[in-house]
Amino acid sequence: MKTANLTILSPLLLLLTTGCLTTLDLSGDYNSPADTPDLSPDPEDISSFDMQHDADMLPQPVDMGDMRINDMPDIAQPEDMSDMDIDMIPPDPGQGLIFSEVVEGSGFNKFVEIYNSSSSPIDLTHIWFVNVNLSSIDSDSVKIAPKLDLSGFSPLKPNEVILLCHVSRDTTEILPCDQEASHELNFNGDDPLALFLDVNQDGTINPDIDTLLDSFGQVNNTKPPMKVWENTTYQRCNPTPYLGEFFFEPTQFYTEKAEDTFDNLGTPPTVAQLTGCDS
Ligand SMILES: [Ca+2]
Ligand SMILES: [Ca+2]
Ligand SMILES: [Ca+2]
Repeated sequence: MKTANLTILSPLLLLLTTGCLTTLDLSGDYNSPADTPDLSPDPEDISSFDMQHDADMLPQPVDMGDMRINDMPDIAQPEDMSDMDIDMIPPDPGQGLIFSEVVEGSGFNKFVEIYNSSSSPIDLTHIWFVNVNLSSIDSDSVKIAPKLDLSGFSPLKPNEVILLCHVSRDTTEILPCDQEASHELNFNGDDPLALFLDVNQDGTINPDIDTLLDSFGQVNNTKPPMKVWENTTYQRCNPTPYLGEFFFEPTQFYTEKAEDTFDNLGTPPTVAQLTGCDS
């Protein structure tokens, strides 16, 4: 058995000896480029290390950006608010809040357009549109006249209009109405219309206390004996407020258009339209 084993082992030894030779060759193969990927984890680790560094670096610019973003509005907001406060002007006569159109048309086609003709936003807080449509005109009639609070439209920007439309108008035209109303717009051609600042803020309009800003017709005088302003569209041509200081002649302030002319409702008058009236 021992000799047989030796005879079997002898070729194995030969193989081992030749194997030792080949192992020398194989050791040379380990230096071949094909085996170098075994060394590659180091570059991979380095690259991943760089990525981690990049990732570590990312939050810092983001944080810096956040700081800058947060800082900018904090600075800008107070400036914007202060600009608004500075630019807002009180609504006094001559400062630009006027009627730009008065329409007394067929049926309930009754419209009033109110316009900021100034270059600054107008504060409409405590500003009322008043329809002085009672049979006799005196200060008491103004106090109980139908009126609309315009404060919800504040501030009215320069060159913008507010269009008041009768809720029962019978036109198929689509008009850019800002507010619908009924009895507040029931004027029939002999009813003065007015814009007032409620100075004492009591919710009533007393011409002896509150400030008239502009009017169509004389608020504190006799009512016209007939419906002299009916079935006509009046478009403003003279932006000077009318405050009842002389007899109201509409053509001194408005261009008269045919009944049911609606083509300029909701559109501010142009500079050319406000350069003066023909009459
Ligand atoms: Ca009419
Ligand atoms: Ca008042
Ligand atoms: Ca208009």
